[in-house]
Amino acid sequence: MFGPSYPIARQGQEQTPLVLRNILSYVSAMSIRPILIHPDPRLKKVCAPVTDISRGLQKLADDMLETMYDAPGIGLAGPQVGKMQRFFVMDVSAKETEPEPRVLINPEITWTSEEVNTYEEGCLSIPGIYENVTRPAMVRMRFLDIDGKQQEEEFGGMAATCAQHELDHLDGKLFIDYLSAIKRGMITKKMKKLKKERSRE
Ligand code: GNR
Ligand code: NI
Repeated sequence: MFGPSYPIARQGQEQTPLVLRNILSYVSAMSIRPILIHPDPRLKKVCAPVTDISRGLQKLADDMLETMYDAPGIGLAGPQVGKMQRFFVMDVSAKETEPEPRVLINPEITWTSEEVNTYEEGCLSIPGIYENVTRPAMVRMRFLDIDGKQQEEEFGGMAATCAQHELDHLDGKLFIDYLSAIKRGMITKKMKKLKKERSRE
């Protein structure tokens, strides 16, 4: 009604009182973007690095956070909303706690653990499908934050899985690419049917 109840992705915004934040987000309203559904050629492309962290990109990142929270999901990558650039948003904070919205730009893995973890993954571009995927249990990522500042951070647990899932999106890779060709084929067929049904509505 009056904008988001979680902090939006700009520096210093967490200091802004809630009332003012609501007024600000009303002036520059955020919006929910349509999420591309597999199969879509845009979800298979390698994205280009971000060269300019413009106000437009910050606005889009806010929209993507709103879209992600609305879905709901814990991550969303540029190509999922048709923006073919190397950035993603995520928030893996627990439901009961304060939201922790993140924007990672031009992310690169600088280290992965030998130890692996298997999580049942889902994807907002492949709705209703959940399958086990095994990935490194921990990763270090170097990236630019929304203010263009270089950061390096270690992710573990759900954050490690999510960050790797999102980085894969930037390279045109989906979690179903880790499954057998037979399983992937069945899922793709299901998604084609879903898209056809949705387009008839
Ligand atoms: O919301 C999401 N949940 C999720 C669960 C397990 C592993 C990865 C994810 S990411 C997904 C949102 C999404 O599609 N991001 O690209
Ligand atoms: Ni995904």
